[in-house]
Amino acid sequence: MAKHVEKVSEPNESDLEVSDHPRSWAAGVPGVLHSMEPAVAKMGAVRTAKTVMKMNQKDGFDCPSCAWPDPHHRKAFEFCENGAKAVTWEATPITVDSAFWAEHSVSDLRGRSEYWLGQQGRLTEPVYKPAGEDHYRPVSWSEAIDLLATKLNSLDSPDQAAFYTSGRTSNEAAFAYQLFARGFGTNNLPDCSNMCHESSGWAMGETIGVGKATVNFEDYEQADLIIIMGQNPGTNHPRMLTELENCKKNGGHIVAINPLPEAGLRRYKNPQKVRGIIGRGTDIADQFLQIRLSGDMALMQAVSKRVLEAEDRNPGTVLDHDFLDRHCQGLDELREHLSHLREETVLEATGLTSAEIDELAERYIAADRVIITWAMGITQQKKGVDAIKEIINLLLLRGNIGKRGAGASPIRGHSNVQGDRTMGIWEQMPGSFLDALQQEFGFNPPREHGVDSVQMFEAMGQGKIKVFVGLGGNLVSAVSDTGVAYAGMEGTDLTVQISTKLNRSHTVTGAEALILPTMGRTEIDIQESGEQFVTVEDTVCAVHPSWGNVEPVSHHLLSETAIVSRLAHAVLGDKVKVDWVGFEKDYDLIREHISRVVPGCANYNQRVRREGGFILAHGPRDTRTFPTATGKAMLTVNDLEYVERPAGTLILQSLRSHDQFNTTIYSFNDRYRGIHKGRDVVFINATDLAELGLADGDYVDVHGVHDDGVPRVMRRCRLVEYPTSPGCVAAYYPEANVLVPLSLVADGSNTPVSKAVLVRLEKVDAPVPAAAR
Ligand SMILES: Nc1nc2c(c(=O)[nH]1)N[C@H]1C(S)=C(S)[C@@H](COP(=O)(O)OP(=O)(O)OC[C@H]3O[C@@H](n4cnc5c(=O)[nH]c(N)nc54)[C@H](O)[C@@H]3O)O[C@H]1N2
Ligand SMILES: Nc1nc2c(c(=O)[nH]1)N[C@H]1C(S)=C(S)[C@@H](COP(=O)(O)OP(=O)(O)OC[C@H]3O[C@@H](n4cnc5c(=O)[nH]c(N)nc54)[C@H](O)[C@@H]3O)O[C@H]1N2
Ligand SMILES: [Mo]
Repeated sequence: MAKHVEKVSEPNESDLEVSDHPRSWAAGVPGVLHSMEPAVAKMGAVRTAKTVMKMNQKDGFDCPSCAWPDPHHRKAFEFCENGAKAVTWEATPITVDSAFWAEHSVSDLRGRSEYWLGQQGRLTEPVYKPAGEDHYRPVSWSEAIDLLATKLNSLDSPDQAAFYTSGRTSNEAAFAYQLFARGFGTNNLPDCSNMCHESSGWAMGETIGVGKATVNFEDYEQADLIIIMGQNPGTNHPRMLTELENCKKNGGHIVAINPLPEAGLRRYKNPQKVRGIIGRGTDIADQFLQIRLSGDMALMQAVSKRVLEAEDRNPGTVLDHDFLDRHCQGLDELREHLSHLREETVLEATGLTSAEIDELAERYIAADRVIITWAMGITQQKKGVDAIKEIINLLLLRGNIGKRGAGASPIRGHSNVQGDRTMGIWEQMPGSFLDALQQEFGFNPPREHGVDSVQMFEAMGQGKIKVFVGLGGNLVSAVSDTGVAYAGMEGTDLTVQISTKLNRSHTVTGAEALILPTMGRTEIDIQESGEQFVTVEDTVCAVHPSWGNVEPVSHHLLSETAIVSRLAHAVLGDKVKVDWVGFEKDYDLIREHISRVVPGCANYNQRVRREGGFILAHGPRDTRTFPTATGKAMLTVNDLEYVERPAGTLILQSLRSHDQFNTTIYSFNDRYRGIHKGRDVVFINATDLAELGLADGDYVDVHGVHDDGVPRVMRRCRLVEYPTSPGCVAAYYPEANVLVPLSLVADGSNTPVSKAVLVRLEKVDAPVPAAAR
């Protein structure tokens, strides 16, 4: 079945084309065509029918792209262009063959783009790079596993190892993996969430006691008002647009708060409907607030202040007094604090006008049911945690938590990142979880917190981490401060990546390195007890099964659960009383443990088998019970801060193009923003161009402006005039990670500040066209 890859060419930097930007609408006919074209071309009609057409269906697999929920009725096929790209990328029949490793040295692979690496196809056999050598070579599964076991068991302390997880991992593999790490003796369980929604977990944990969305899927269409902050759903959660459209059809309104006029926030042509395909589509945002980067905390404070002032003008009519009296604490302190908020500061921080903020406050007060959603534009900020606490303040004032059609809704990224956390993937799991592990498995898990993703690189820099194991993901590309990340990984003794496809992290290795190839979620998983399914949790706490639909690309592959179980067995032997062999044979056995260890998961095996799975209990959402220190929802007082901009500098955010999934680059195009055949661009406002004496089409080096004296430069980017908020520029992630120092993190959550980095631009020569060289 395996096919060899056709020659993949990298674009020349002079190929870049810019056109028609920004697009004012998302999806429609091109969305439908784009969703099917690459699939049929790369996989053939049969594999496409078994994958793209089966995703998110009952008895199908959970789409491996974003964490947006599936409609529970799940009858009809849903077109989702970016879901189709993710599936095609994973279920491709193209594979990396044994000869590849002799042909390409590690240094050669390091010089290739993420795009090229991904296009080589699926990994099918374990490979090993010995110390001092520049090539991987195929090894057997048992050799690979023994190598790792010997290394781990020779460490001075279990804390010299770190076990990273990326959010595509199933609940079963995640549960087994954290059990393995803790059985080995460490809480070093960093994950992609550290760089993603960690700020949401912190802020919500402290204020309402649960770090997860307080809404159900149905709430979106019942809301009177949905405020979307720092999120680009047209690209990153495309199926969410259908729910926004449904909300509007029911008379609801939408406000978008973003420095960029993103395509899906403006107009949506629902590819699910004929009307959406041929018609004009639905105007999504009733109000668009083009905010300055990092201004959201100020905006939320300003709106809350207006709400309190409206209450003062008409006492008893604006606030939800019954809710505040019974369930909340801190109203007087908040009122006192906001009375000192200066409007000039708010206008400077947000770049908005008072009239715009008045309108938002009026909309908020006029609506009985309000949902606020947010993603990386809010969490990856220095004051991300406080900005989210201010979102919660605003929601609490009018009782918008724990009622239908209302709530706080962080929209998570990876398809199972929330489930992995529920299963114990966290360097700081609470004592109660560790107690439950102890009770179930009869060993004493380590109690000291482990390292998160940023702390892990700090520890690597100090020589404290010797072995790195990555269950999915591409950490050296995903984390900030690329140079420091590379040096950290290279300073280790052994790096191990459990992956579906090649990426940068396979090329930046410890002295020794292993790649363990794994099956993906789209593939049929047959073990000794029969065909297996895994389970996942979406962004609204719905847990459900996922069944593979296509033949695995190679029968030499193991599932993630099998790999983790074999590693654990080889490393731990009988040290912890776990039936690792049984885990691999029948995932029900893992789920039985989950039902006894993980809160809310009693009778897990029975409940996930029910139609549509089940929804995890959530005190604030279900019964307005707030498991905080005081038992009340906390209104909090947060000192206003935003990023100021010294003369000559700009504030840079890094974001995703329409054709990528995190560090996976599907193509060099970003159709919604008019970019073709290249990614080295900086989106910049016309007034900033004029002020800096630069022009659209000029090339610049982008320099990070930090006071640590370390040069951080992103070379030769084309300036693209774009209607971004003045003073705020944008470039693509992961390229822009070179500009972010490891120490620049969100207060509290330690999340790298990927959305507000000070930079300056230096003009350089344009690249010479290939033909002219
Ligand atoms: N196709 C596809 N789907 C994905 C992903 C992918 O890469 N590709 N990634 C997945 C993952 S892991 C995640 S976490 C999510 C990410 O989903 P998003 O958070 O939508 O991803 P970003 O591309 O980082 O977009 C950030 C948005 O926030 C805005 N923004 C930036 N700074 C600010 C600010 O200070 N204030 C406000 N109000 N807005 C701001 C940006 O202009 C941009 O629209 O998507 C998930 N889904
Ligand atoms: N500057 C900047 N940096 C950022 C962000 C940003 O907005 N700006 N966003 C951050 C965010 S939100 C996140 S979530 C992180 C993402 O960080 P990661 O989750 O570490 O990165 P991904 O690119 O999602 O990982 C892709 C790799 O996962 C592997 N993979 C894919 N599917 C599977 C599977 O089913 N099983 C296994 N075992 N492996 C698989 C493939 O080898 C693929 O190359 O990046 C963060 N970094
Ligand atoms: Mo993410």
